[in-house]
Amino acid sequence: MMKTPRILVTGFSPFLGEKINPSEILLEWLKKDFAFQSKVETLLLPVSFAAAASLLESRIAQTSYDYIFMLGQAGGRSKINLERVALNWIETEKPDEDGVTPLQGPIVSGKESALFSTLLVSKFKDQLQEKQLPIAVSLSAGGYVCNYVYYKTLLWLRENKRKSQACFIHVPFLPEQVLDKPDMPSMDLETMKKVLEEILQIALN
Ligand code: PCA
Repeated sequence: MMKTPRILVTGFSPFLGEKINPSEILLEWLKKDFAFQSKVETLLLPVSFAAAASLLESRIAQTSYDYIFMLGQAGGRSKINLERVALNWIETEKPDEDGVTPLQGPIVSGKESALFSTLLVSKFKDQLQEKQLPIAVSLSAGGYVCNYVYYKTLLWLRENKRKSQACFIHVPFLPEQVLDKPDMPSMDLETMKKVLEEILQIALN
């Protein structure tokens, strides 16, 4: 019998004045109500350049995961996005929740400009699209905390010769977040749960 894969799903707390972060709500759901909750570990990260990546690194240094799915909110997107690449670059005018706005520049000087997801991104996208689920591949996770955590994690996995399949997944705003934002796309929680459930099912099988 095949051994059950070890799966870690991370999410973020709210940031930049939002009251909620859909990725945190999805983590809560995974912990409480997801049918295979015993097979999935979760980790909530602060929206902090200084703290988020090192928290995740200390978790993955302790435990070898087969899959690492990092969730985050990407306001303005209308589908769930599988991020294909992490850039070795910070570019933001917005501070993180520690009030820090890092200068524009590389995340780790002297390392690769970009690292690709170690997940079979197209396989996941195709299988989800076959089920008519709202999924797309994205080629930029942005220049803020999510991309930072993604790059640092992919780099750490590579440098420590870990075989984890890791991917960052950006989710849109929830409908209640866009009430005061005209023309901003959103996605209801049930659809997000369906997509995440499907992703985890593919990983578990
Ligand atoms: N989204 C931000 C950081 C935390 C989150 O949920 C981003 O896309 O960088």
